[in-house]
Amino acid sequence: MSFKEKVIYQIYPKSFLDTNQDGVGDLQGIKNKIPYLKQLGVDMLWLNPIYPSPQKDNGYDVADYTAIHPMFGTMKDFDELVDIAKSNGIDLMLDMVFNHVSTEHEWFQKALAGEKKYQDYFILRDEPTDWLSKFGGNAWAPFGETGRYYLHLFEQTQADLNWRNPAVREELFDVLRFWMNKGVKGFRFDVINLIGKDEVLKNCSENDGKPAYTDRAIVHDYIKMMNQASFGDDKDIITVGEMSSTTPENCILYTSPDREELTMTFNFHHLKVDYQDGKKWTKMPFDFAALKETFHDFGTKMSDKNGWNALFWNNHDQPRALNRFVDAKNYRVAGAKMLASAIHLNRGTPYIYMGEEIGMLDPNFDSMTQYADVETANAYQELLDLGKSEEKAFEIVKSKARDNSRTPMQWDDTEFSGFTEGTPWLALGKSSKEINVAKELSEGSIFNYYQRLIQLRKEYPVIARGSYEAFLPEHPQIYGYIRRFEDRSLLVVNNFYSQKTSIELPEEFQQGEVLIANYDNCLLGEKINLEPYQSIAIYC
Ligand code: TEU
Ligand code: CA
Repeated sequence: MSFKEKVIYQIYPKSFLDTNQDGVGDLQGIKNKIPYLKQLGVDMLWLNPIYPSPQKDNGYDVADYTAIHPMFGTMKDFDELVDIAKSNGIDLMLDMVFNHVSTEHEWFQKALAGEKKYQDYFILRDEPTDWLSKFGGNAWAPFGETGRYYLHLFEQTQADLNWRNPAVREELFDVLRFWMNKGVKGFRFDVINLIGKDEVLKNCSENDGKPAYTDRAIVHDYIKMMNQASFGDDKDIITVGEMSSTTPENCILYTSPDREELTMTFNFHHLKVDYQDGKKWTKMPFDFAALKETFHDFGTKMSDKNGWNALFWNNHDQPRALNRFVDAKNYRVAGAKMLASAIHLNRGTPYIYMGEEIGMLDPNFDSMTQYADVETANAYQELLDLGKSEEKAFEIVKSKARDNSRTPMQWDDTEFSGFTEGTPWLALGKSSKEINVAKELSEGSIFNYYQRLIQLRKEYPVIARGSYEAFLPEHPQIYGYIRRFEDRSLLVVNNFYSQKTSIELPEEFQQGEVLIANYDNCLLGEKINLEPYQSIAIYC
């Protein structure tokens, strides 16, 4: 089976299942739930970082790339997880954070202690540029007492690595080979389009400095080198690059098979449609026209030029899509299925973020003390500094905080929802009594719907391999597309609103077959009516 038929499930290990009651999820917890994941039908598990780390950014501040953080378990646990998963037809994808390391990593410590060799591992300058850190403030911090500065595009304790140095590249390629030898079959590369920095770094007032270090031409060379030095030898390995503020043109270059870079890319344009003036820390209803434009733009360009998208609504950095794009209070179930259809029938490889398959919601916290994420704390402070009231700042933060998706997985309706019997590291969502796996499996229908979507991708080549074209791009409520493969076609229409609507059905689909829909009794004809959040896929 190729990556086109597969579906990947993302696990945030800290919040999946705690088996030693210390309040933090662990590898044993993932092992225990392999039967559940097999039942769902997913092919690969992407785990967020599980390496030793001071956890300033929940593991994205790596202190050792080839070991396991003791809070998650041991290397033996990891090896067992690989085996158990594999014997159930599931592979593992690890998160490779190669743009930066924790300042506690031995490379940074040796650099600080004066070792020239390791100083060349980092980006040190006498004068900082005006670039802003993605977590607030200037992107440079004093490098010890040297009078120089090191670059940190993210948190201060995440020091950017100097990819211009061949020794750095070799170290990182070794890391990939280490995990490949352990049977790992997938790699997710964190902010990989930021690794290529120019030799001379220049001020850049536009967009917080992003153009100065994003998607530079050299990044493609580095990725190709990485491919040739490691995973390029194993055609079963799946790679996905997380692309910050990228373009379809670059994503085509990153993923065209003949260029031998990556299998697919994540981009975030569709999840910025509720950013006012492009700023994350604002609160705004989503802009449906913008959402469709980005889907159609990436969809058609990647289809025409043989690129490949990673398809997703949720991840560990995003509030739950149900809270952003659906009136979840009234239409949670229909809305969850509609969102699922919109990406699972699309061109690309779908990702499911833990809890999505049971329709989990944002936790609905009521106080800042419930949030753990460093980005949220910084953003809240910045909003106050800008003169916002505490209530207003909290309202904004609540709509965008990354912890919204990081709360513990809701397994059952017990006090800590079966996640732990200890004290969970992050509070549970308020709806855990009503929305949990036990309840979903006994009386819900979202999980089954996901199961069916996953199977359909494996059964119908038009889903895995078809081309992509926009359908009714101007319709005020419908996001639709047509997929075509050989002589078969699939039309997918999704009503993104709680108002009913209708469309005229193109003739070729009027006699078609309904492949999957989230309402019963869909009558096909010249015209079809769509209920609130209705989704329907017609095959002919
Ligand atoms: O995220 C990169 C990234 O740019 C974001 O999605 C980021 O969280 C957001 O822009 C902040 O507003 C990746 C990881 O997914 C994230 O968890 C890490 O914190 C980050 O890289 C640094 O490693
Ligand atoms: Ca634990």
